[in-house]
Amino acid sequence: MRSSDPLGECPSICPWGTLRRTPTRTPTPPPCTDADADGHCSIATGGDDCNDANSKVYPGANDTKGKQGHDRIDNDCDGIIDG
Ligand SMILES: [Ca+2]
Ligand SMILES: [Ca+2]
Ligand SMILES: [Ca+2]
Repeated sequence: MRSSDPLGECPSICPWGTLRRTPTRTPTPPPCTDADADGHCSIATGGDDCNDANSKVYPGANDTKGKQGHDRIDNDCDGIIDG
């Protein structure tokens, strides 16, 4: 196999330009909406942000610690307010 024929599919004379293979591409994920720019897309657009209007609310957010956590909002989307 010649090094210029990495796929090994050309005949002895390779008609470059006529033999084309579409490169396999990783499909890009569909665009999702992150309205509050907290890095988590809204659930409606395929993300995991249960409140895409509040940048302090997303899975894994601080919901239990300190004054910021105890804001009577379920920051981490587990269904338990401040817990
Ligand atoms: Ca968001
Ligand atoms: Ca919670
Ligand atoms: Ca909270």
